[in-house]
Order: sequence, then structure tokens, then C-alpha cells
Amino acid sequence: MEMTLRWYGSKFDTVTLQQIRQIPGVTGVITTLYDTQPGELWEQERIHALKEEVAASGLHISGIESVNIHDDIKTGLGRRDEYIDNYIKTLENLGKEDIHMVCYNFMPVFDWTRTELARVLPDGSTALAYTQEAVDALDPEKMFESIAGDMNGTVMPGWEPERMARVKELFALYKDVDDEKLFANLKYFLEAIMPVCNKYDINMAIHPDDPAWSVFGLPRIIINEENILRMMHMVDDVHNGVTFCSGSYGTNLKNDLPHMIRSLKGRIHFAHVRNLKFHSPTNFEEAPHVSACGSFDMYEIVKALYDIGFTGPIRPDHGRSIWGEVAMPGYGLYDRALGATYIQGLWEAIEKGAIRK
Ligand code: CS2
Ligand code: MN
Repeated sequence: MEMTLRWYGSKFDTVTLQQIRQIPGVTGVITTLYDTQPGELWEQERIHALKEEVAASGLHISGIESVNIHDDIKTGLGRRDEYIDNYIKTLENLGKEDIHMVCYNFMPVFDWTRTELARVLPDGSTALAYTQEAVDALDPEKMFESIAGDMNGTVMPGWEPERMARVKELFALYKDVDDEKLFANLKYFLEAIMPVCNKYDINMAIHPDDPAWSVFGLPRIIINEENILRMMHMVDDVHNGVTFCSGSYGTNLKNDLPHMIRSLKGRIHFAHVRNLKFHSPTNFEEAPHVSACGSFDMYEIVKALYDIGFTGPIRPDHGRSIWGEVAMPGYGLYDRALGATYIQGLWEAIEKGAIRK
């Protein structure tokens, strides 16, 4: 594995490449052209410039998170072929710049959903949190307003104001889209992009739906082992793989995370490691990465990744806000840096333990 950190680009991130460079063991960033819209073609010059900027700090680009998918592709409507064509050209431009991993998601309307961006924990830190009760009580159109005040003036991925202004329209688009339709549209998309992925050896890594169940009546398919295996088999190509995100699959306590990792051997191209602390099956917060602070056994999760021979980029996922840091919720420097160090500690212990046996 390679330890990485997500970075949104110098125009958007409160964390600098120089700071990331000083986190022990972090050698790469996972980044994006944050100001591009879903469906837009990424010009090679812009990718090249980003690459140079990252290289100047002594790091490199380990992958892209995300090249977002236009809703016409997810719904199978309108201009989907045109947007798929742009996606293919974007992949080609990434391939030419020697970038070989792309994370994306296939969630309708909303990306991840949390109901609080700054739940105060007993130690005074704040974390992102979710309760089903809050979602059930909320009109989806009000979702953005309800969390916007806690975004610390940043733009959060999947929650761009322009997008949220169109929520009603987006819901209407998905009116006739159920799980089966969404699977079919995903298949159509994957089949179209596999040739360019093969040509440039680009590993596509679908991110799970978060939380891993339907919210606001919208279909959600990347939620459990059965569905993810179905998705892999329907387009059976090694470049059609997954982002294993423990904090997203883990929202559903029925998901056995180490077991899922083992069943996805060879097809996990990217890993997000995050711990959650549950107060009830539908009330949880994003805990510090350390096992003792949350509900997951992080040793078992990292061990499963080690056991399947995972060699891709790994990143700590959302962190809490600690030590007074004001940043994009989930994406401050300090708690993620602690997470990166902890995960490397687990990895080293597992690796040395295995070698010495
Ligand atoms: C991320 C997702 O912040 C997060 O929760 O893990 O937003 C992820 O980047 C996207 O779903 C991938 O497209
Ligand atoms: Mn994730």
C-alpha cells in the first residue's frame, strides 16, 4: 500500500501540500480538478499543471478522487452518450499523464449524507454525524440549508451550491429510476469506458453509497457485498474495481468489513480507512481512527487489506476537527495526519508479524 492524503487543490483546500509532505510516510495525494463540473472534459494541460504543482512539493498524484459522473449517465437520459464521451477523453488525458486510478461514485442526487457536520464529542472535538431520525424529519430540499452553516465557508464535495439549487429538478429526473435501472446504467457506462481503461491501465474504483442504504427514497446500489460482486461480475474486467471505504460500508452494521475485503481480492484499487462510533444502528459519528475510540476493529480491517495483497493507495478518511482547526468538515490536517500514522503503525506490525512467523 501507499499512504496518501486527499487534497482539493491550492484554491480550495485549507491544508497545503507542504503540510502533507511533513506527515510521516505520506508520499502521494489523491486530488481532483475541483472546479470542473460533472460531464465536463478535463484538458490534458490542466492535469499536467496539477501534476507539476504536486511534484514541486516532493509528492506525487496517486489517483483522482473524483471524476464525477453526470446525472444524465446515472439516469440514462438526455445527453448521456455525449457525457460518456467526455469521460472517456478525460480518462485518456489522465492516462497520458500517467495517472492510473480514478475514484467515482454512482449515488443519485446526493453524494455522502450526514445530518451534522460538527457534533461535539466529549473531548471537545467535533465530528460529522448521522441520525436517521434527522433525515426522516427533513425535506430533502432543505438538506443543504440545514448543513450549509457548518461548512466553514468551504465547498464540500457533492454539496456544491449550484447543484443543491437544482435538487427538486434532480429528484424529478430519478422518478423512474429504481435499483435495476441504476445497475443497467452503471453497466452501460462501464462497458463504454473499459476500452480506454485497458489501453491506459486505469483502475476505476467505485466509492460506496454513504450511508449504505436508500435515503429520501432514492435508489442506492453500492451498499453491500452482494451488490458489489454483482457490479464486478456484470463487467468482468480487473479495471472495473472498487474503493473500499470502511466508513461508508460500515454504516450498515450488517456489513462484515474484513469479510467483504477478502471477497473483493484483486479488485480493490483504493482504500479509505475510517472508524465510526455507533450509539444505535442509525445514529453514529465519525470517530478517531483508533479502534478503541469507535465501533470497528481497525486491526482486522487493515489486516484483511494486507492479507489480500493490497498494493494501491490508502488514505485516512474523514477526521474530526481538533486543536481548534477550521477546515472543510472531515478534511482538516491534524486528525487525518494522526489517522495516517496510526494506519501505518498497524500495517508495519501486521507485516513484520507475518514475516517473522
Ligand atoms: C468521500 C466521498 O468525503 C467523502 O465521504 O469519501 O465524497 C467520495 O469522494 C465520493 O463519493 C467519491 O466520488
Ligand atoms: Mn470514503
